[in-house]
Amino acid sequence: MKGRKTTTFLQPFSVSIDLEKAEMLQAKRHLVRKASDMRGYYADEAALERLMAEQGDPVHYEVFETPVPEEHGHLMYCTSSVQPGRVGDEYFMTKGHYHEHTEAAEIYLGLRGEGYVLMKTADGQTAFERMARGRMVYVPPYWAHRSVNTGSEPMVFFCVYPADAGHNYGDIAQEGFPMRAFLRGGNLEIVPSTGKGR
Ligand code: PAN
Ligand code: ZN
Repeated sequence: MKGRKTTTFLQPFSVSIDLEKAEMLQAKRHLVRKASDMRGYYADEAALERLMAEQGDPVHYEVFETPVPEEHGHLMYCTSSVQPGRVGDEYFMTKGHYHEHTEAAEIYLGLRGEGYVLMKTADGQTAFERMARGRMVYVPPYWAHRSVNTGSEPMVFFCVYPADAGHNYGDIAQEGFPMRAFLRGGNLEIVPSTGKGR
């Protein structure tokens, strides 16, 4: 083998993803984000409080990971599952983040459900791509990304990205996202944000 090993040496391994249920089996890390974790993110804050008063603290999304060393050379992988639902007329979504190392890209592969990946750059560019089973979304370096479930079942996707990418939520918390996904008049609308929420 050529070259010096500069990252942790691991034995090869494999994991199973149940493609029907769209679940990573035997995941070692499980992150859950509930409505109360999403305060400040949706356009209609009062609607989020109403939802919690009516439904308790429903899960908005989960991430299942089997971690590898967070080092250059390794690839982190996970499945994310965003629940269907709306806060007011805004679809359930993830917080969204830049990678701490902004030059780290990411691949999402849709396993179940449908929705969109909303993306933005620090200098004001925006984009969105549709997510569905069998559809791959490439999140290039420098683009912050947020996933939105616009369907009626959980939206699940497989993610893979450089393991040393890191996650930066602070910039989105400050800048907000310049567009949002709503159900209005029976139609999906992805429209510019009007200033409230992140
Ligand atoms: C994904 C996301 C996951 C949850 O694994 O972390 O969908 O979204 P937030 O991290 O924005 O809460 C990913 O993009 N990892 O880099
Ligand atoms: Zn990411």
